[in-house]
Amino acid sequence: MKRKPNVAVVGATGVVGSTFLRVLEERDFPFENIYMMASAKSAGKILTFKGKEYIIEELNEHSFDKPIDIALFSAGGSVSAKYAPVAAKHGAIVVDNSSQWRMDKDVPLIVPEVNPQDIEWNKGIIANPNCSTIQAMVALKPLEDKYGIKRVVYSTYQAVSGSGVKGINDLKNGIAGSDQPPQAYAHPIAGNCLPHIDVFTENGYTKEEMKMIDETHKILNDYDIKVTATTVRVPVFDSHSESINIELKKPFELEDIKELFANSPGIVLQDDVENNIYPLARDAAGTDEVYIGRIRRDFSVENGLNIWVVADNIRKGAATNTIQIAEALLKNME
Ligand code: 3JN
Repeated sequence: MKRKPNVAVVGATGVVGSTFLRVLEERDFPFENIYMMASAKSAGKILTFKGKEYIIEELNEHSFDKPIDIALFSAGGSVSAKYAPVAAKHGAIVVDNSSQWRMDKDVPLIVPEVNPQDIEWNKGIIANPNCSTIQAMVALKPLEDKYGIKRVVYSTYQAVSGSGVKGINDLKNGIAGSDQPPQAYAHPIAGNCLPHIDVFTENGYTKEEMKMIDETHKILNDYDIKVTATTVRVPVFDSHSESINIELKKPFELEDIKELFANSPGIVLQDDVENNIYPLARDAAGTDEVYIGRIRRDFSVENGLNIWVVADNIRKGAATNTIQIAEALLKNME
């Protein structure tokens, strides 16, 4: 794109939407005009971005009548269902953070370190994967390419920021000893682990678990990998942690795996147990990398591997990944 794009931020006031703005600012994302959009509840409010004040517009059928090149959506699935096609029809490319379009066969599901080539076949909507999937994909892609993956078992330890402001407040209230009933969860989160993220489906899995399974197949474009998942909410404010158990197709040396991770895009190796060094949620918070450690053999199966993977769920798991996709669009448009 020779000229700078016109950008719309839809859901600009939410936890992810406000992080879109922070990341756009940090990365000095080029734009000609930027429009802040949100529901009627936030419309008219003033928001400061790059030292300039913007009035939040109410999102409606006419929001995309003006020329917009890139629309970043994080306003929930029903808003994306209704307005992403409107934006796309008017010529914008939508990068959508909800699950609404992720499994649509006409919508690429992108982690820029993993499958940037899939951006090319977009028809106006590109989906950002679930936060838990994104960090797992950054870790699994180099293994899939070098060794092939036979089976994956995900066990997640997910931060309350994944549930937005209500989740954050439930943990704060719980820590403060308040007996106010939780707003985001079926049970108190402070001092607890809840094996329940998003709603339960008919097969006994939660939707979060099914998202991880389905999105893994689509992003790696490998429908033969056997995948299972247990997703758990833990009393941590920021960053999701994941234990990932992997069966590779080919034999490996642990040293080669460590070197592979150390040289793969988006990954920081933190694997020095003698000095108590391994990825931690508190250290990952506020950063854009995926941290991998506790790399060891699973002796119980042939070619088995265990790793511990941590990333900031709001940044790499949502906002940063979305902005990276938008940056790739700029390059494609050149
Ligand atoms: O709970 C988490 O840690 C991640 C939450 C993601 C989420 C929450 C509400 C709706 C999603 C998502 O991104 O999959 C959605 C959704 O769009 O379905």
